[in-house]
Amino acid sequence: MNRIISFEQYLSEYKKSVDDPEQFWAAQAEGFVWRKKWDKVLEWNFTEPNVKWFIGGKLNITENCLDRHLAERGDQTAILWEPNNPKEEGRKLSYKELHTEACRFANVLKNNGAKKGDRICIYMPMVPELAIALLACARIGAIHSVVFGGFSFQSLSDRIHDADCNIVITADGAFRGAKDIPLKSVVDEALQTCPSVKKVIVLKRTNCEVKMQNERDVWWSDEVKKVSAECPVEEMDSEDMLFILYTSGSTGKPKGVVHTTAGYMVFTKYTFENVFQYHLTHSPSPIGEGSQQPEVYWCTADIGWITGHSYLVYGPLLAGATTLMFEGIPTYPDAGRFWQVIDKYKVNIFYTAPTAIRSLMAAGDNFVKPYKLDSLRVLGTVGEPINEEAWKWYNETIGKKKCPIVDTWWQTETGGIMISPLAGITKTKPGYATLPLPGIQPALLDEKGEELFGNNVEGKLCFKFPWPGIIRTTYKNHKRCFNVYFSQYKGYYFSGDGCKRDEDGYYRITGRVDDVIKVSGHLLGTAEIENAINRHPDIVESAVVGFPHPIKGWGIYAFVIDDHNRKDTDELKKEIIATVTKFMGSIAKPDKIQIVKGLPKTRSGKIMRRILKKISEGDTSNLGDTSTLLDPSVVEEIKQGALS
Ligand code: 7RM
Repeated sequence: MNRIISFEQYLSEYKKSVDDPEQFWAAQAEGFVWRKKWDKVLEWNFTEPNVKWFIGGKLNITENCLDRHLAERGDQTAILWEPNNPKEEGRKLSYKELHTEACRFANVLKNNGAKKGDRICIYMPMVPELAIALLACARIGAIHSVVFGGFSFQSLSDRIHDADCNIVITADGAFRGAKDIPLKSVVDEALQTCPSVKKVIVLKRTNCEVKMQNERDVWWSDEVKKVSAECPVEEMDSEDMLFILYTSGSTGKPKGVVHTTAGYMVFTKYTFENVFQYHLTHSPSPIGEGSQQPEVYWCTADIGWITGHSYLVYGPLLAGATTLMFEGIPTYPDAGRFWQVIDKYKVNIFYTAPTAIRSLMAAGDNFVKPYKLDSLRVLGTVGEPINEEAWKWYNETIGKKKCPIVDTWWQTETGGIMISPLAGITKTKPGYATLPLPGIQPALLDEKGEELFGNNVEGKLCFKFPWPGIIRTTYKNHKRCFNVYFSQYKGYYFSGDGCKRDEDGYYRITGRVDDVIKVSGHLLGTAEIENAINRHPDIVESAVVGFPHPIKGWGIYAFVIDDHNRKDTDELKKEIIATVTKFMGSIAKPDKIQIVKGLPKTRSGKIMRRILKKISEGDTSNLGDTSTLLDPSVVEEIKQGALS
């Protein structure tokens, strides 16, 4: 392990990584199992783009997540699992057991026709079998595409279509708080338009009633009985695809972000160990001097998002860590659940989202008081900017001022953490992601695309040199990858975020500068939500913008045009919410709906969201230049409607 242990060492590693990136990353790539070492560390340009890491290397990531640990830590817990219902018993899987289950399920996949290079869609609750499914795919060289269980059938079917999946792995249902979500019936509805899918493997979780389609649908529990637990790894090329993960963009169609094997592996392990300062043994130990127990690490993200891929499954397993997986939600059965689970498992490192912190803070300290929280050593946040008040509450009420907070900035496209403190090493400032990790070269660009040098500057956050976890392409559409990330600023990767570099050279993210919004930490495209709203038969057109929301970070404000002039507006609004829930999922439900007669459009027909955004924020005094609008009078009408 090459863990940085002091700020001086961070500075010197950073310098080395910029002076000679290839040598730096080659050093981080030692210590993994390579079936064949790489011939060349890096080949790249940002003009196509074309980025390749560890060229010519042969490996399998699961050999590095599982097999590599068996001799030394086979009996150590790999996955701890806490169910939704606190009365149900938790589960534990040692590295040996996880290896066995992943191998067995890999054989199930093969038995059901899966081959290297196939795309397999995973739509599951947060149970250990979800992690097993990812690892089983990777073991046989199939490309997993996980779709978050909160998405509904249209979003699911779009993603299955785009990746041309031949297998779907799902469960009968999912427990989330007081709700049971019927996953299998959502899959059934999605598959009506997905002829590529030949097999559906169904795990029993909620025991709800499901319809099994002959030939196509099989039970997980039946299939595992038919196969052995021996499954040699498929030898993969460094640049073979590991997974696709869909992320929302400015158009209605989500992008299939592609990550490949070796670079992603090296990057997630390096960033996991360094940012969280994960220790395989406690020393000094919060649970007794010299304990040989590895630290317990808990990332609350769902595996359906990149945070779950990189820092619940791959990063921790590559590091040989004990990773806790939680099926439920922060507020069930009450707003003390996270704190109860931390005490129950003596969690040392806790990684969650600002939106969760804000909602638990709002619930009140009485939910925290019953718990000791004395096992905690490091706290982390991810997904959105954290406001100072929430940061302080996290620091004082949860961390008791003893736990460094790592505010980690990164994206689905970056594969892993890019800008973040190293726990206990980098001096933190509330609201700041602080400094780039070694190997990461940020650049702030102004409107004209000129790089802003020095401190006390603000611009668009870009990167000028590749890192091993960088997006390789958007699935089956390389042009889109170029257009979205590499065309705006020639020679740079553009993140879509605004950012400040303060007088100390510290980075502070100011938020998105495009048409996607982070709602409760989930990235949603406004166009995708509009498409769902427009499925309502009475709605001819809609425009969605984000407005600041005290808990969610951003809320969804929808301006809709009702073709039928319905008088029962409350009923109509309810129906719109139901439509969005049905087609896209409840994560995309509008918080506010305003029925309007027209939308502010330019003469070329483009909706001027800038104006709608101001109105949604309640700031109608200065809407800027509206003279280029096709019909400036609609603005007055919308303003009046927003106030009423
Ligand atoms: C990991 C993840 C990416 C977007 C990104 C930002 C925002 C993420 C932070 C943050 C401020 C942070 N991937 N973001 N982390 N903003 N501070 N620490 O969330 O692809 O879903 O979203 O999230 O806008 O571009 S993501």
